[in-house]
Amino acid sequence: MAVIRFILGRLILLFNFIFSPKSVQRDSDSQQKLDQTTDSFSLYQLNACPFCVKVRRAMKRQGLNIKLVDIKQDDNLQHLIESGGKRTVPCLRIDNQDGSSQWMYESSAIIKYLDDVAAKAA
Ligand SMILES: N[C@@H](CCC(=O)N[C@@H](CS)C(=O)NCC(=O)O)C(=O)O
Repeated sequence: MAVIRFILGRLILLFNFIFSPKSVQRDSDSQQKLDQTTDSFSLYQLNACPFCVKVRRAMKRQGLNIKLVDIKQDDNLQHLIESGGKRTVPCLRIDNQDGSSQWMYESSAIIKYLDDVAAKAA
Protein backbone atom coordinates (compact mmCIF):
# COMPACT_ATOMS: atom_id res chain seq x y z
CA MET A 1 0.00 0.00 0.00
CA ALA A 2 2.82 2.41 0.89
CA VAL A 3 4.53 1.58 -2.42
CA ILE A 4 1.36 2.29 -4.42
CA ARG A 5 0.88 5.56 -2.52
CA PHE A 6 4.49 6.50 -3.24
CA ILE A 7 4.16 5.76 -6.97
CA LEU A 8 0.85 7.66 -7.21
CA GLY A 9 2.43 10.60 -5.39
CA ARG A 10 5.34 10.71 -7.87
CA LEU A 11 2.90 10.51 -10.82
CA ILE A 12 0.91 13.42 -9.41
CA LEU A 13 4.11 15.45 -9.06
CA LEU A 14 5.14 14.57 -12.62
CA PHE A 15 1.77 15.59 -14.10
CA ASN A 16 1.79 18.73 -11.96
CA PHE A 17 5.22 19.58 -13.35
CA ILE A 18 4.26 18.89 -16.98
CA PHE A 19 0.91 20.68 -16.81
CA SER A 20 1.94 23.48 -14.50
CA PRO A 21 -0.65 26.31 -14.61
CA LYS A 22 0.27 29.78 -15.82
CA SER A 23 0.35 32.57 -13.27
CA VAL A 24 -1.89 35.60 -13.61
CA GLN A 25 0.07 38.77 -14.43
CA ARG A 26 -0.44 41.86 -12.24
CA ASP A 27 1.13 45.25 -12.16
CA SER A 28 3.94 45.46 -9.62
CA ASP A 29 1.93 47.58 -7.12
CA SER A 30 -0.91 45.05 -6.98
CA GLN A 31 1.53 42.14 -6.69
CA GLN A 32 3.42 43.91 -3.90
CA LYS A 33 0.17 44.60 -2.03
CA LEU A 34 -0.82 40.94 -2.41
CA ASP A 35 2.61 39.75 -1.27
CA GLN A 36 2.27 41.90 1.85
CA THR A 37 -1.13 40.36 2.62
CA THR A 38 0.04 36.79 2.08
CA ASP A 39 3.27 37.32 4.01
CA SER A 40 1.40 36.26 7.14
CA PHE A 41 0.13 33.04 5.50
CA SER A 42 1.80 29.59 5.67
CA LEU A 43 0.60 26.43 3.96
CA TYR A 44 1.21 23.30 6.05
CA GLN A 45 1.51 20.57 3.47
CA LEU A 46 3.20 17.51 2.03
CA ASN A 47 4.97 17.53 -1.32
CA ALA A 48 3.11 14.63 -2.94
CA CYS A 49 -0.29 14.95 -1.26
CA PRO A 50 -2.91 15.42 -4.04
CA PHE A 51 -4.95 17.93 -2.02
CA CYS A 52 -1.79 19.95 -1.32
CA VAL A 53 -0.88 19.86 -5.02
CA LYS A 54 -4.38 21.16 -5.77
CA VAL A 55 -3.84 24.14 -3.43
CA ARG A 56 -0.31 24.78 -4.71
CA ARG A 57 -1.66 24.85 -8.30
CA ALA A 58 -4.29 27.40 -7.25
CA MET A 59 -1.54 29.47 -5.60
CA LYS A 60 0.51 29.31 -8.80
CA ARG A 61 -2.50 30.33 -10.93
CA GLN A 62 -3.07 33.34 -8.66
CA GLY A 63 0.63 34.19 -8.41
CA LEU A 64 0.57 33.86 -4.61
CA ASN A 65 3.89 33.67 -2.79
CA ILE A 66 2.98 31.74 0.34
CA LYS A 67 5.46 30.02 2.60
CA LEU A 68 5.27 26.21 2.41
CA VAL A 69 5.70 24.28 5.64
CA ASP A 70 6.53 20.59 5.14
CA ILE A 71 4.99 18.61 7.99
CA LYS A 72 7.68 15.95 7.63
CA GLN A 73 10.33 18.45 8.72
CA ASP A 74 11.31 19.62 12.20
CA ASP A 75 8.40 19.80 14.66
CA ASN A 76 5.96 21.15 12.06
CA LEU A 77 3.54 18.22 12.36
CA GLN A 78 3.42 18.57 16.14
CA HIS A 79 2.81 22.30 15.76
CA LEU A 80 -0.01 21.66 13.27
CA ILE A 81 -1.73 19.16 15.58
CA GLU A 82 -1.29 21.23 18.74
CA SER A 83 -2.27 24.60 17.26
CA GLY A 84 -4.51 23.68 14.32
CA GLY A 85 -6.25 20.80 16.05
CA LYS A 86 -5.84 18.15 13.32
CA ARG A 87 -2.96 16.47 11.50
CA THR A 88 -4.64 16.78 8.08
CA VAL A 89 -2.97 18.67 5.25
CA PRO A 90 -3.30 21.00 3.49
CA CYS A 91 -3.89 23.56 6.23
CA LEU A 92 -3.54 27.29 5.74
CA ARG A 93 -2.23 29.18 8.76
CA ILE A 94 -3.12 32.87 8.82
CA ASP A 95 -1.25 34.91 11.42
CA ASN A 96 -3.17 37.91 12.70
CA GLN A 97 -1.56 41.15 13.83
CA ASP A 98 -2.63 40.54 17.44
CA GLY A 99 -0.45 37.40 17.56
CA SER A 100 -3.32 34.92 17.18
CA SER A 101 -3.59 32.50 14.24
CA GLN A 102 -6.39 30.98 12.21
CA TRP A 103 -5.95 27.44 10.91
CA MET A 104 -7.98 26.67 7.81
CA TYR A 105 -8.44 23.05 6.68
CA GLU A 106 -10.02 21.64 3.50
CA SER A 107 -8.40 22.30 0.14
CA SER A 108 -11.59 23.70 -1.46
CA ALA A 109 -12.15 26.17 1.40
CA ILE A 110 -8.49 27.24 1.26
CA ILE A 111 -8.63 27.78 -2.51
CA LYS A 112 -11.83 29.80 -2.22
CA TYR A 113 -10.29 31.94 0.51
CA LEU A 114 -7.09 32.53 -1.51
CA ASP A 115 -9.07 33.33 -4.68
CA ASP A 116 -11.02 35.95 -2.68
CA VAL A 117 -7.77 37.43 -1.29
CA ALA A 118 -6.31 37.60 -4.81
CA ALA A 119 -9.49 39.15 -6.24
CA LYS A 120 -9.36 41.94 -3.63
CA ALA A 121 -5.82 42.82 -4.72
CA ALA A 122 -6.78 43.07 -8.40
N1 LIG B 1 -10.90 16.80 2.32
C1 LIG B 1 -9.52 17.15 2.61
C2 LIG B 1 -8.68 15.90 2.46
C3 LIG B 1 -7.24 16.13 2.92
C4 LIG B 1 -6.51 14.80 3.12
O1 LIG B 1 -7.11 13.71 3.09
N2 LIG B 1 -5.21 14.91 3.36
C5 LIG B 1 -4.42 13.75 3.66
C6 LIG B 1 -3.07 13.81 2.93
S1 LIG B 1 -3.29 13.66 1.19
C7 LIG B 1 -4.12 13.75 5.13
O2 LIG B 1 -3.65 14.71 5.69
N3 LIG B 1 -4.39 12.60 5.79
C8 LIG B 1 -4.05 12.44 7.18
C9 LIG B 1 -5.16 12.76 8.11
O3 LIG B 1 -6.22 13.26 7.67
O4 LIG B 1 -4.96 12.55 9.31
C10 LIG B 1 -9.08 18.29 1.70
O5 LIG B 1 -9.69 18.46 0.63
O6 LIG B 1 -8.18 19.04 2.08
